[in-house]
Amino acid sequence: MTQDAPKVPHTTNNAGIPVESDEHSLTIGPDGPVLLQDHYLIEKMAQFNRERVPERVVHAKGAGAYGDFRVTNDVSQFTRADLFQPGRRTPMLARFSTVAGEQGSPDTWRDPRGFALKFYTEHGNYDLVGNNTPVFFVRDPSKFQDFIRSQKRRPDNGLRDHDMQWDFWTLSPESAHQVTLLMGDRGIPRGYRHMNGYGSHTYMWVNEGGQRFWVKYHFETDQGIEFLTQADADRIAGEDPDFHRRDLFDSISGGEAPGWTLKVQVMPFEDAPDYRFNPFDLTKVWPHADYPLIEVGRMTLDRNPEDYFVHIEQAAFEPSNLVPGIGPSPDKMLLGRLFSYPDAHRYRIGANYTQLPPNRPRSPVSSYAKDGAMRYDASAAARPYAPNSYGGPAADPARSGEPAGWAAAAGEMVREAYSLRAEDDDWGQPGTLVRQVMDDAARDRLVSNVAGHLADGVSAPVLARALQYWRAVDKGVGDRIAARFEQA
Ligand code: HDE
Repeated sequence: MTQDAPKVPHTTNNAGIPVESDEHSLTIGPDGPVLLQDHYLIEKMAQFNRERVPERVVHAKGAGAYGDFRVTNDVSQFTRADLFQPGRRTPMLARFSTVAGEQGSPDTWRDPRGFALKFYTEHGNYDLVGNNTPVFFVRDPSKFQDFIRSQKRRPDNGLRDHDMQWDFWTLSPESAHQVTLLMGDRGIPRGYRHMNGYGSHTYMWVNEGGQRFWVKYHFETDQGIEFLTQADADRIAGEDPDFHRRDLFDSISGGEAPGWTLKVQVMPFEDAPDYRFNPFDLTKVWPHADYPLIEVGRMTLDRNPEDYFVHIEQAAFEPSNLVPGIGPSPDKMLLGRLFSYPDAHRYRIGANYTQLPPNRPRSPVSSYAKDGAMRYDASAAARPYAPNSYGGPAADPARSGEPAGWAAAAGEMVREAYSLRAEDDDWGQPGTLVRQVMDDAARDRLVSNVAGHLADGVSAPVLARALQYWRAVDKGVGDRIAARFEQA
């Protein structure tokens, strides 16, 4: 090594033992056979073969950063949750993602974006795992797996298939609201900094007095909503598949910490039974005229992860992380998710995933969990069972804040759709979105996006159903899409 070479640490193996060479295997003479006793060579090859954990089965491609959440308005009348108390500042982690693409897929594919948040509160981790759209494609968890499979790759040729996508969507009319958002400008944000985030589901808030409220979360981007046209998105997908990941990382490195303002809609607990449509139906939004937005606070992301795999690939978000003052709602999709996420983490990362840096609570953990692969936090109680007379942890209902539920529906066990209310239909809200929220230019882009997508591989019978589907959303838009095919 020349004299003025910079001083660098010496290479060791994984056991911290200094190694002889970074480049040469151990052989008999320079030209002889490689020796089995070269355990450092074996370590390097074996470690390399085991670098991957299974990618997320959905939301595989993403990016994330650390930051904090600061309360800017007193909402303690609605919730006792520690992170929403006046003056509170709570560290947090966010991960944004696409849904259907694999880890190497382009950031700028048309897709909803995941908007997953983990708040390290004084009373444990609170996770809010939402999307950049306030609704979803289906309203029953039983259909989620099928929906995702229709958006991914066919078993026979391993290719994605627009025919499959539209076959599912046109046979599931409840998808119309989300599909209209997906095929519109929200389907390809210019970057993760330029999109809103939503809790999507209805959640429960509980105040100090035990009063319950229903809430919906809106994280409004302080950077302004910006989108990419299909043409720009296609170009960028080829030039820089990591366009969104790079933008988030570089903006934070460059000192431009992105922020979002959290607002909530609050519905009095008693309003739900008589509301004109099912307020727990994930394919619906609550009109702001009915329940206006109330500001809560501001989330800022100002710290990039030191190591992407450790902090983002192994990040484990779960809707079941509900802290005192926050609870679930009768939304069937949310109730299904409460099981699925921890199950996915135990499979993908391992039994002790909550001990890893991004998932580790900042508040004390005194659970009775012990052992299991890769456990290193010796937090197990000395007597690992309850009840015990040796000072082991004991549950304290006053602290747990597990909310009272809701009037349990009476009746027999059934497998049926939600009971219908006056305005429970699948076409009203997407029609309002098209006619009242979109302007002419946005409607033009919607027509082009849908016609372009349908023109790529969709079979005649599915295309016929899709044209009916769009006419049901809005006759004018449906006719304009159909005209693209009648002209052809
Ligand atoms: Fe997910 N979802 N999901 N999802 N989801 C996962 O958990 C699931 C749904 C969302 O950045 C998985 O760790 C079910 C709605 C995000 O790490 C999995 C149902 C919304 C992320 C899973 C839904 C989401 C996931 C895959 C229907 C928006 C990425 C890997 C009942 C409100 C989080 C994993 C991150 C990830 C299950 C529907 C958002 C398989 C069963 C609705 C942002 O557990």
